[in-house]
Amino acid sequence: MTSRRSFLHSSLLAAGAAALPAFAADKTAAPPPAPKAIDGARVVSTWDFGVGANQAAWKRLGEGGAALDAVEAGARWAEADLCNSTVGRCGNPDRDGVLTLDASIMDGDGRCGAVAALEDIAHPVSVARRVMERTPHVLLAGAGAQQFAVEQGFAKEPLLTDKARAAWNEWRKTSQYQPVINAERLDHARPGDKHNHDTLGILAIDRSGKLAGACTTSGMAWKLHGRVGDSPIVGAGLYVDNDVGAATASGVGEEMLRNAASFLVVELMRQGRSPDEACREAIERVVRKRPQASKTLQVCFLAIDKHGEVGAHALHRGFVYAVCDAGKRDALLDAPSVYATEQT
Ligand code: SD4
Repeated sequence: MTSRRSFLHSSLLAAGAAALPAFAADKTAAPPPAPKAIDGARVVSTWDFGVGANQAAWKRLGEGGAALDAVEAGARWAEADLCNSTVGRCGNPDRDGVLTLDASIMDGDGRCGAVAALEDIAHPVSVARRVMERTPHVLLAGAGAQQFAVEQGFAKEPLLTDKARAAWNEWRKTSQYQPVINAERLDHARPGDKHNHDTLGILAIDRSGKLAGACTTSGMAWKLHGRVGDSPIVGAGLYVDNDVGAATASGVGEEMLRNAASFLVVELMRQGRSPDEACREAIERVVRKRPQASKTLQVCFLAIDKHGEVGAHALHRGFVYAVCDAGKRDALLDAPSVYATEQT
């Protein structure tokens, strides 16, 4: 017996688009899939500097460009930002004074690429895109990632700034060379806020309804040399699926890695949760797994679904995200949080 679903599928294949109106006349048949409710392109990014990243992305999206090009442009903007000590060329180094960069990029069709612990290359997100487009692999790390970047024509240049070196020297005075997760802030006073967790996660939907995302960071400051966070791990710091939506994360990457967190957010949306609900549920999962640790670290999720609806949630207060759509809205929004602790 032919099932209703396979009948519908084979009918669509056989009949082609021209025959679709026949469905409207047949009240017993299921309607064809609703057209995507995209009222225009949209881009969202983590943290306040996401406003600048969104503007760079909007230059592509607003002209009808592809989401993938837009998120790469936004991420490159953040990587070049000379005021940002947590992404790209001005990032803080690890505990040995070495600046290592992590990045990933993902298209809604499932293609993805990433680099981890990359040294002396200014635009890891673009290297990640080359991994995606020009190799059979997804993730390149360390010296191999750098070798690939140079072969691809990226300039090798020392990136550590005087400011970052000075901050590292300051940290060494009090750290006793112990890596402390969540400790980029020199006062160590807060469980985590925008000053100590500032990965750029950027998600976009273009006019054709296609999604893409990118994530770029220098990772946790003063980390152990060789430590890789969530940002270059597809499914942890970033996940995108045209059928559902996209999610990205910022905060203490170990928690995202433990929970395959961005994948989790997308799968929750697949099960029917709104982007807000999915982000909140993923945060609650983090808390359930590590209730004590959750009190002293920051985890933040940002998501967009295939209709362009945006949602976010954080463990602690202080996570802001930027939304830009069709020139109508260019806003910085406060994410709701599980704990009301003020993180300033
Ligand atoms: C990491 N998730 O390497 C990154 C750090 C971060 O905002 O988000 N900073 O763990």
